[in-house]
Amino acid sequence: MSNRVYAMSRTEIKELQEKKLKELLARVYERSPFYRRRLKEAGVDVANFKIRDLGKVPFTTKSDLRDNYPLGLISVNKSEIVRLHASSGTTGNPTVVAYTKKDVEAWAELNKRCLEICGATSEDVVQVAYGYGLFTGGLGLHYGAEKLGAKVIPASTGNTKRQLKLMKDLGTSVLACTPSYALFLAESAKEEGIDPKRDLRIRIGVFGAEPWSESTRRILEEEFVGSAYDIYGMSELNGPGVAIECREKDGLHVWEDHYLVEVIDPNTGETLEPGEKGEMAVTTLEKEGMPLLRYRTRDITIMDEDVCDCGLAHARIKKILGRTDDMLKIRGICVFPSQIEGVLSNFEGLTPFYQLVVDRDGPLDRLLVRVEVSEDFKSDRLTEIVDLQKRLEEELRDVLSISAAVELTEPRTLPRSEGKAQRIIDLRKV
Ligand code: DLL
Repeated sequence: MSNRVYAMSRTEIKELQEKKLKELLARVYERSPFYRRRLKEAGVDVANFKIRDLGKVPFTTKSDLRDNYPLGLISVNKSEIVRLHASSGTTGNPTVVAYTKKDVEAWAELNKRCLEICGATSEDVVQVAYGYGLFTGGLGLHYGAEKLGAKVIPASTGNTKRQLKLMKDLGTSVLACTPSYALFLAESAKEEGIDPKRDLRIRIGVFGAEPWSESTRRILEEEFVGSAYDIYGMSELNGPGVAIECREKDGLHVWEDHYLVEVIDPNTGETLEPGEKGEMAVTTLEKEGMPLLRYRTRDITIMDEDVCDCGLAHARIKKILGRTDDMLKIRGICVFPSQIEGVLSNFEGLTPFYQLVVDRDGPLDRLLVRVEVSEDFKSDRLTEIVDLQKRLEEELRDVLSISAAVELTEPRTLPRSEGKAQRIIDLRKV
C-alpha cells in the first residue's frame, strides 16, 4: 500500500484542505453563475479566503440541485462532461450528477483506496453486486477494483442463485453490495446447501449505501464473509468512496484531500465540535464537473479527528445513524430506525429482517414493529412467543420513550432486498 496520502499528518491535511478550498472558491466564482451569485450575496471575500471563514459560505442543498435541474450547477463547459449519473427522485426531478474525465479518474482512485484500506489487493476477485446503471454503487466499486488491478465480476444486483454460483466457481474473495443484500445472499446460500465458510472464500465484504448495525456485522462475519467493512458515499459526492472503515472498525475515514467534512446542527446550521452529533455537510475539494460547497447530506453522524490506531490521520465519521429525512416523528418524538434495530439485535431468537409500519389511530400516531423470528426459535409454545413480544415492547418503550406494538412473524415472511432495504411503511403519508 504505497500511497503518500496514507502517510499525511493532520497538519498536512489541514494545510492541503485550505489551499484546495481557496482554489475551489476561485474556480466556482469564475465559472459558475450559481455560486458566483451565492458567494456575492453572502459577502464572501474569495480572494482573501481563510478556512476559518468557511461558516460564511452558504450551504448547498438538494433543492438547489432540483431547482437547477438538470445541469445548472456544473462549473465547466458542457463539452467537458463525460459521465452523468442520477439518483432516483421518487417525486419531481431526479438529482443529476455530472463528471469530467478527471472526476471519473479521481472517483476510481478513491474507491481503489477504499478497497486497499479493507485489505484488498490485485490478487483478489471482486464481485460487485451493487446495482450498475444510474445508481453509482456498481460502477464506482467496479472502477476502483479495476484500478487496483483485481479481477472484477460485474454481477450487479439480483439473480441471487447465479451470484452464489459465481462466488463459488470463480473464487470471489471480495464481495461489494448493500448489507441487506449480503444478509439475503447469506440466507440463500444456506438454502442452496452452500456452507459459506467451507464452500466460499470471501475474505472481505464492502458493505454500504444504507445504514447497518454492529449486529448485522456480527451475523455477516459469523456466517458469510471473513471481515465486513462499512463504505459510505452519495451520488452528489461522486458515489461510493467518500469514507471507509479500516481494520480498527472504529469509524469511517473520510478522504480529506477530496472532501472537507463538517458536522452541523441541522436546525441552526451552526458548525459543531468533533464528538457532537449532527448533520454532515461536505465540500468537494477536487470535483470539477459539479463541485458542491457545504452540501447538506442529511446524514447524521459524529466527527472524530483523533489519529486512528491504524495510523491514518484522515478524520473519521461514526457509522451513519440515519438520515434527517428518515427520522420518524411519532407522537412528537423523533425515532431513528437504527435505534429500533439496536433494540431488536439484543434479543435472541430474531432474524435481522424487520419492518416498521406507522399509521394513525384517530389523532394518534401508531408504530408497529414487525420482526421475523429465526428458524431455531420456531416454537408452538404460545407463552414463549407472548413473553418475547412483551419483553420487546417494554425495551422499545424504554429506549424510544413511546410505545410500539410488536408483531412476530414466521421465518422468511418479510421482504428481502437486493439493493437498499425499504424498511419503513409510513401510511400517514398515503
Ligand atoms: O448509496 C452511494 C454508495 C454506493 C455508497 C455503494 C456506498 C456503497 P446514493 O444512492 O446517492 O448513493 O445514496 C446516498 O445513502 O446520503 C446515506 O443516507 C446512504 N448511505 C450511503 N452509504 C451509507 C453507509 C449511494 N455506509 C445515501 N451507511 C447517503 C449509512 C449510507 N448510510
